[in-house]
Amino acid sequence: MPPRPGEDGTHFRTCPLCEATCGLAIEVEGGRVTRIRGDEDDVFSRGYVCPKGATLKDLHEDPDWLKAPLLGRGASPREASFDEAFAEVERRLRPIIEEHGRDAVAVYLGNPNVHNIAGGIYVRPLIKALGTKNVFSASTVDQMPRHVSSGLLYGGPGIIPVPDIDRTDLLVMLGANPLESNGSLCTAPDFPGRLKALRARGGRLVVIDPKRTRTAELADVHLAIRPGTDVQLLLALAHVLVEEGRVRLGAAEGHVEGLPDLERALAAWTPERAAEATGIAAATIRELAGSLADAERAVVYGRIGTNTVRYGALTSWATDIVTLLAGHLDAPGGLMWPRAAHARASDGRAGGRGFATGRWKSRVRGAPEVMGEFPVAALAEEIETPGEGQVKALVTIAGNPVLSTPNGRRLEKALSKLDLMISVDPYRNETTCHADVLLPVPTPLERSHYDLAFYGLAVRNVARYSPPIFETDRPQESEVLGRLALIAQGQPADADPAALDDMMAGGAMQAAVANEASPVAGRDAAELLGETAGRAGPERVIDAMLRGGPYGDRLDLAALEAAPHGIDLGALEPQLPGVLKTPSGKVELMPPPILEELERLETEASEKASGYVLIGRRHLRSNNSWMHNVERLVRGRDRCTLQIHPDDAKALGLDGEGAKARVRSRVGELVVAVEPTDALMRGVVSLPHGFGHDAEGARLRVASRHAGVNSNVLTDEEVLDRLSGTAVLNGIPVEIEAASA
Ligand SMILES: Nc1nc2c(c(=O)[nH]1)N[C@H]1C(S)=C(S)[C@@H](COP(=O)(O)OP(=O)(O)OC[C@H]3O[C@@H](n4cnc5c(=O)[nH]c(N)nc54)[C@H](O)[C@@H]3O)O[C@H]1N2
Ligand SMILES: Nc1nc2c(c(=O)[nH]1)N[C@H]1C(S)=C(S)[C@@H](COP(=O)(O)OP(=O)(O)OC[C@H]3O[C@@H](n4cnc5c(=O)[nH]c(N)nc54)[C@H](O)[C@@H]3O)O[C@H]1N2
Ligand code: SF4
Ligand SMILES: [Mo]
Repeated sequence: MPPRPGEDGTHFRTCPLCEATCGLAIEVEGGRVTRIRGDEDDVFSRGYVCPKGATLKDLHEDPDWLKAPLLGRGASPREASFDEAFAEVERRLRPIIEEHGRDAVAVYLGNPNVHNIAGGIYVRPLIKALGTKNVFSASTVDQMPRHVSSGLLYGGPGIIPVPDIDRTDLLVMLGANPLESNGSLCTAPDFPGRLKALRARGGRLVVIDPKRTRTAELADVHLAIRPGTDVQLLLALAHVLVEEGRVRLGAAEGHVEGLPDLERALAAWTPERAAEATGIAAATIRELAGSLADAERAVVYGRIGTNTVRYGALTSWATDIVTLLAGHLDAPGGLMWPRAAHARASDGRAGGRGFATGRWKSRVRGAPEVMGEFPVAALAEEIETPGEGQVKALVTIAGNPVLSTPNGRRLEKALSKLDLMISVDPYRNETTCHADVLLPVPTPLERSHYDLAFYGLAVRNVARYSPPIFETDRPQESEVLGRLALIAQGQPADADPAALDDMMAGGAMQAAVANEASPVAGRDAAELLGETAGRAGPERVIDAMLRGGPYGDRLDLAALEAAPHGIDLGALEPQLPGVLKTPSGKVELMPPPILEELERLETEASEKASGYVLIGRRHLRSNNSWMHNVERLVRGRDRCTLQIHPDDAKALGLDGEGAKARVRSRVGELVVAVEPTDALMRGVVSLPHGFGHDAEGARLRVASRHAGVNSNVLTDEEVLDRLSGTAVLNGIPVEIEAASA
């Protein structure tokens, strides 16, 4: 058995930093981490680790990782106890709700919420307790288009299929760079190794990206594409399948609706037309469509570069449509649905309520709600614009929207006008320096871990649980969120959050016994809860979910505790039709919002962009905005540079040593060092996001020495993917000139 929390020895745990969920072996001696390596016995990652995984020690020991709450904004906040901090929240939040109503309190949820248990379980009750419509998150600068397309096609925003990369013969990848990102909406530790294995078994990898990325270099074929035009490429691929009579539905046969309408809608989208928009030759498009149809096992996968664009949801829909028409939906090596151990066990019956957006609208620009959220691009205006329902207070949890959302400058100004800002975050950064109350959380080694988000997106069905490695006397994040929820409900600041735990665990168990397909169907919830006795907090909730889940007859939390390297639950299995929750019980190929969007594209597709466009990029040693305070990751050459094709650099007079460019968009401008590289196609420039660590009130000793510039000073809060409310972060029109010294 591995050591208990706080003991010396080798601890095993899942890395919480990115979606790859690698297993780590962490050696502790004398109460300190001495070594972190990949866990070779991990059932999923088999020893793989990236440079970030080893820095959990650095995060744990980072003197800037806050240990106590901070009260007050700007450069000199005051340290306080947690009790004091919660009392301050109570004192200041209540009057705002009383005077201005519940919508006056907005919430912003950042990315790490999907990487920790607290975010997965306790955020929802907190939002419910606040009772506000003003909910914003990083989803609308990220994957919301994928939720919308899944909602429309399959009936639920969470019914997201993943590419079965371990068994495919042909992987067509658009707008993703897993050699840097380690993969997203496709949890696959050692993504690079899996791509190499694909090629080693005779399979092919095609990468479609405006940049010849490291992933593209690994591919059989790299096709450079003009930013924002993937939708036309995908429509043309689907068009060819129809035109050449190569549509076959395979496993989806009998489970689709609207095929004639789809075929009709595709008629106009010829490869010749796509060639003009994308820059990829029509013959190449026809050939690619043929390969997808010929391959026994093939799949199309698109990510950030196809989501954070003008037609993000339509592009995401088209990605699945191509795979489906070529016969690869719900088939091994194609697009398949994972079955997470904690998910609701399925009774195999298709059909449900389906998915709708726009049940309510944002106050200022009238943006439709999507999954209960408004576009984060609309947050600043909700704070700035006076009137009934104006946002007066903001709670941020695990987010840094000043650096990660469009027109960060405007948002920054808006934050400084709030009556109250509360942040749950370990760092005082560009966003949280505006907080009146900053509530820190334990380090990644002081908490337990189970991937509530990513086992539902993984290329194999697996489950792993990690207990904390070190004990802490500071409250867990679940407790912090629980106490905030109780205050929002109107309970006193010192109310015991255990009541909320009971409610959550009870709710999970009730749901399990009420589900006919669950192994605990019909049993007594209270009695079952009794069996989890001894567990508290989120552990009890997870145990309840596991017992009611699809493997609940053989898998509970105790089983996971006894398996520190995880439990492999097998390859992905076909799930049609039970997975479908559309009203028809079919894959609804041509839902009205998609049809409308196609018509809109028809009128806009001929608009020709001229001038330069900006795209983003990621680096293996970076993680959005928040790991730049780790010395080991940021040392070396400057990574926050404007990449540009050497011929473009020359044409702009930016080819000299140490040249700097002034980059201007509709909303802002910045000056940045230039890095010529022929990896980029001409007319396209690239800047990473998550930099710009120069805020006065921040406490980021390392990051501030590698400040860089905030690329979201340039992204436009007015330009969104209409269906999902997602910001356009790739394909921003910019003007570039040499910056005089
Ligand atoms: N231009 C451009 N902008 C982008 C993108 C892009 O490609 N281009 N990508 C977008 C994407 S995909 C995303 S996901 C967003 C990310 O947007 P955000 O989530 O707003 O930003 P992060 O940089 O991930 O900030 C995470 C915050 O959580 C804190 N944190 C870390 N761990 C924990 C924890 O366990 N608990 C709590 N409470 N806090 C924690 C960190 O200190 C940091 O403040 O950025 C988006 N912005
Ligand atoms: N090291 C590291 N890993 C990370 C993160 C990180 O910041 N650093 N962030 C994590 C998060 S939150 C996420 S969401 C994932 C994202 O994971 P990925 O989706 O793999 O994200 P990127 O690496 O940004 O790759 C996006 C690619 O899209 C390309 N692109 C831009 N515009 C277009 C376009 O219009 N069409 C096409 N076809 N391509 C385009 C870019 O050149 C880039 O290569 O990564 C996660 N993992
Ligand atoms: S790939 Fe992701 S999960 Fe794996 S070690 Fe690196 S940061 Fe952690
Ligand atoms: Mo993301």
